[in-house]
Amino acid sequence: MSDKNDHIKDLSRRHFLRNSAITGVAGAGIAGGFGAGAMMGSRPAEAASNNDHHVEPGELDEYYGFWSGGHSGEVRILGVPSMRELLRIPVFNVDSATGWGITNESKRVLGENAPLNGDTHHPKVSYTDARYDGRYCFINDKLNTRVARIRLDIMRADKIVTIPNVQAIHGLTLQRVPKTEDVFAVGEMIVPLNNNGQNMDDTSEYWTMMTCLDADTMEIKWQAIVDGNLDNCDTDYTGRFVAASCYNSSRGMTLPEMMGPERDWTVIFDVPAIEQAVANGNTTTLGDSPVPVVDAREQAHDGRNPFALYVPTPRSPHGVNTMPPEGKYCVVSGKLSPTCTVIEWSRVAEWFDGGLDDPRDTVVAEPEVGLGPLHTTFDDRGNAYTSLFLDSQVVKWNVEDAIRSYNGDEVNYIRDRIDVHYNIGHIKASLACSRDVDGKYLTALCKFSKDRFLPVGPMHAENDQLIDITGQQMKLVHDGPTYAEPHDALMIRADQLNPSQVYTRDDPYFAETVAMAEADGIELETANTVVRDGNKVRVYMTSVAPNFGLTEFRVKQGDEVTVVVTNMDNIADVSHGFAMVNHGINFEIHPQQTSSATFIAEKPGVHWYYCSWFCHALHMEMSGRMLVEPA
Ligand code: RUQ
Ligand code: CUA
Repeated sequence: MSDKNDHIKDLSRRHFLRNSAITGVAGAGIAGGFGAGAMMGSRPAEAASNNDHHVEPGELDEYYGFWSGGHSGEVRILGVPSMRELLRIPVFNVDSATGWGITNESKRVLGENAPLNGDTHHPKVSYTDARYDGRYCFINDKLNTRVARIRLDIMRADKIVTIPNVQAIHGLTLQRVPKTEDVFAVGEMIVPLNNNGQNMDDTSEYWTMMTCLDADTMEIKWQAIVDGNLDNCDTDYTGRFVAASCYNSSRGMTLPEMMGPERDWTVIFDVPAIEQAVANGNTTTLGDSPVPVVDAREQAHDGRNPFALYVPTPRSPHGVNTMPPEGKYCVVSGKLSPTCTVIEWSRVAEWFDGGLDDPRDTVVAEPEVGLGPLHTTFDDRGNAYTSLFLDSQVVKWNVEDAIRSYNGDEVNYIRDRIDVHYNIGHIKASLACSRDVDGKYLTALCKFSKDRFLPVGPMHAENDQLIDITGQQMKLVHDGPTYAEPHDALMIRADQLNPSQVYTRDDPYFAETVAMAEADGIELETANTVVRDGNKVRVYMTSVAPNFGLTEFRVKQGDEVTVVVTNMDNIADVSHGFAMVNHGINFEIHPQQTSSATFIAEKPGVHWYYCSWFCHALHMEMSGRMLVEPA
């Protein structure tokens, strides 16, 4: 560990480098920045560790990790510490293996004419009393301004909502206490409030909003217009506040305009105050949207803004992370400033209750941590870990010592630094967004892998590294290549999730398909039959390894055919698939599940269908023919 003098020398180097960080992020960070870590001086090669991070074949991981799949549109589940990918949950994409985006059940969730791609950033698992309760995972789609909810029993999305009046949902976070009832989603890009093409040139009238959804119904409860833009967000541990970073307080249209101010903001919302305004009807609506909108801009209020507190925060702040286990502080990472800003939640309450005058009085520390701080996570021993994009490092610092230093004490709050490979974005320690924070592992989600893996062409893997944080010094224990592009991840204990092995027949995911069968007088569990309704044909069959209930069915050219398959196998892992050759149809049917897809039988002739999930020694023989009679 560096002593205090090293620390001071280190900071002056950072002051020196600060301008280059501001004037050329790409230049400093990507082209020339990889060597910065080497300047950090000596660090013991071997660090103490209490973790046995090796997972033998046949052993199970200690944690479920939820990873965003970025512009793949997915959410992924990894086992930690093995970092083995266990599942890809399709959400804002079309998935060939599961039939997501192809089955009628998934199309109902996606909605009519839904875009079939997306950009996921921030998976968040629901809470009860700030502990993971294993019910849902929520995920944003920055690309198409949506929020999805994934059921964690069947690991499929069951609700997808397009957020009106804003563009590009980026930050997403959940109410923690008493449980997740509110989902907060921030619009990143500023746009005209009635974005209908009539008012595009006056950029001083571009705005964005915080959106609140009901976690149970996924209805939008309210939106709040803000000054500036919004980026990342997090809630406190009382259920009252949500804070979001703003990197474009000047509401600039171009990069130089956005980077103008020395300080932007952390914007903190008083949720009960907004809810009261909504209940009182002190709201407006925008365009066709029925969502109640409150005005949380400073200009809308004489004197104290009852809805939002704007805490000046240096400079283009990015990550917003509440410190567990009590949730006393919120750490906002500076990005273009080498600092983190520590805000005390109880002082935020004081400000809203009229006790503080200067919004900066909510700040209790502003430690200098290194270049390009993006996100911060925590252990259970009072330490914070901040990702440094430009330094390609993780820095460990002590929060109470940083507060002492801010108050004038001579104290070195930096505890350790470790090089990561390379240019880290998100960072997350095990259970660090919950009361159960355990200080064991940390994932470092690196945006560049460069030389760490075999080259596979122009596109490189990302590198999600695993760091053991049990000792005084951090220890890198695993490199994990991942596909485009995990922005964020979180880890929950294996015992905090209890996924189903087999569907129940009354699962709401396929309830509409069951209702359709009932209207046809069909009992899905036994029926193997064809129902004709004009030129609509519904083909009902079961699957029991290695047989489909129908080995042939007959339709007419031009018919709209809906194939409904019910998997009567009742054993975990015995899944079937239904694949119709030359029709672009393939979908999953897991034990006790009903799945369906609809297509037009355009081509006369014989078309084979087959089972696409290997289910039995006679899996290849599990097939049948669709006979299409010429019109
Ligand atoms: S953001 S690398 Cu999309 Cu989470 Cu910070
Ligand atoms: Cu059924 Cu393969």
